[in-house]
Amino acid sequence: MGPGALLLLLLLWPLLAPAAGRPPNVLLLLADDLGFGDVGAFGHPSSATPNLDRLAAGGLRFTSFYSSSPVCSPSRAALLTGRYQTRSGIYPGVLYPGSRGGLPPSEVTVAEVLKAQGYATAMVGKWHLGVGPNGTFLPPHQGFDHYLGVPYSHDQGPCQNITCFPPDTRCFGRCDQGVVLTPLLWNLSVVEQPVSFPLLESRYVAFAREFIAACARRQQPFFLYYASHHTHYPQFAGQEYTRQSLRGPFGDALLELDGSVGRLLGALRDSRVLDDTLVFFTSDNGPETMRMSRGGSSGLLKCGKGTTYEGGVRVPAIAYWPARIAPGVTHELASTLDILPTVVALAGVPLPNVTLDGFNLSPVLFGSGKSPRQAMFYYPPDPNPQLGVFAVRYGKYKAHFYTQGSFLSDTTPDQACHGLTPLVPQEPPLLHDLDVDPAENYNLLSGGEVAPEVLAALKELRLQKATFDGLMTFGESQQGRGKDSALEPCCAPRCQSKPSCCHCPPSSWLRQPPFSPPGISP
Ligand code: CSN
Ligand code: MG
Repeated sequence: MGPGALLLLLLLWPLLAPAAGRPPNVLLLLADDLGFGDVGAFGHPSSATPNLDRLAAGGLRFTSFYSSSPVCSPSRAALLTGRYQTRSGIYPGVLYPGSRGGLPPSEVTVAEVLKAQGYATAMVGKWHLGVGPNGTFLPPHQGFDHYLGVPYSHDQGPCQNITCFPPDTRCFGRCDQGVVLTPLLWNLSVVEQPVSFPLLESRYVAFAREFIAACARRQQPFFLYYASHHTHYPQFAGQEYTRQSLRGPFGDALLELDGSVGRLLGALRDSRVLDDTLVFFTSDNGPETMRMSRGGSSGLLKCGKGTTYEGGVRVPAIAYWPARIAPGVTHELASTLDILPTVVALAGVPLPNVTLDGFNLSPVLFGSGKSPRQAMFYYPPDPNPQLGVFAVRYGKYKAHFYTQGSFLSDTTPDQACHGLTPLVPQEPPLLHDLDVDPAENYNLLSGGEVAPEVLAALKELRLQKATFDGLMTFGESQQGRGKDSALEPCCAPRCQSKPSCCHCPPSSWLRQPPFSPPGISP
């Protein structure tokens, strides 16, 4: 190689070898039950999301981004492993406080891959991939150096007695009874039970900011998975955010989540690592419309949580990395399943030696080409090998082979979404062109002449389903292992009268800001 070529190579090096320099930090932000239509930048007329809107304006906004499941635990399993929940056994439905099962330790998470490469790793917030005996399924056993959070949904405990701000108001609606009060965990230990909802998000932010600052000081690359409870039912918010939005308690919860995004971005800026950090924001599944106006919105999409209509799984997503990602909007197909392969590639690490369902989205992020993802497969909350996937999207076409409503998608005017709407095999499938009909209103096969292009698409979608279902291997259902109340997290180790004696004040370091536990910034 001559000196000219060498110089050219040196000049082009940052473009040619994205992973060759410093491996980037990754801040993965996950909202809970936030619908496609809930964010200002995605068209909501009365949400206040200034920080997310800034992220969208300065980053890449996805319009066809999918979670792997219309409910939480399966979706999160897929996000962290790059594999459909059927493989890891996180089905049917979601895990309980006392579930015997959880994300199997044999599954390789993105945190584990990055940790092995020298990353510092932390998780904050809702885990929902199991607790298990002695916390065997908790984040510290899945590649996270640090964990602060509630290990499942905050309605999976008697939350109606936990007051919001101001202290005389109650959180809306009912929660699960007969289980332990909602615990806050630090690594494997309960540090407060019940958790203080009004303080929760600000504690998360403080913990996350401390982690970011500590990693920056050490010049260690980091992976931070920030999984807020917002905007899951029942909504809550800290003092600063309560009654500050136009959109009621849901809007306040969303505003607090948005404020957290702003404060985390601020921490990246203050620590001077913004240029070295990929920020990715998305949601675990569609909105829980059974909560009426407290449940979120899928915007123009059909139905919401629990269904395999677009509203169940198409979620808001933004990739933000001003140094590397040009601002814009992409209609390319992408999924939470693609996070692991993408991040692992950016870090310059080989993929784990397991069957993956995700793709490296680098061409989409960096504007160098099309998405490697051509298809999306839609499983219901309770997948089974006999029926296989309920729907398939291939390019702009989507076929529903089975449809079913969900109680989680009750209360909107569309009956097809509701829980009493039974499972219906669709033969021929319902076929939609999602580019011209994202709301899935118009079946291309419902009478009249069918264009040859549409028939070809149908044939392809049938082939995609048969191939995908044929190759899928279902792992042992973790839900099938049942539950045991003795496994519910409890702050009192010798508690005899569970759940009532699982009631403890916050640990000393939680009593005042900055809520920073010993050990996070060594
Ligand atoms: S989820 O919400 O965990 O965010 O999916 O909190 O499907 O029966 C879903 N469910 C409790 C929930 C129960 C939840 C269910
Ligand atoms: Mg959820």
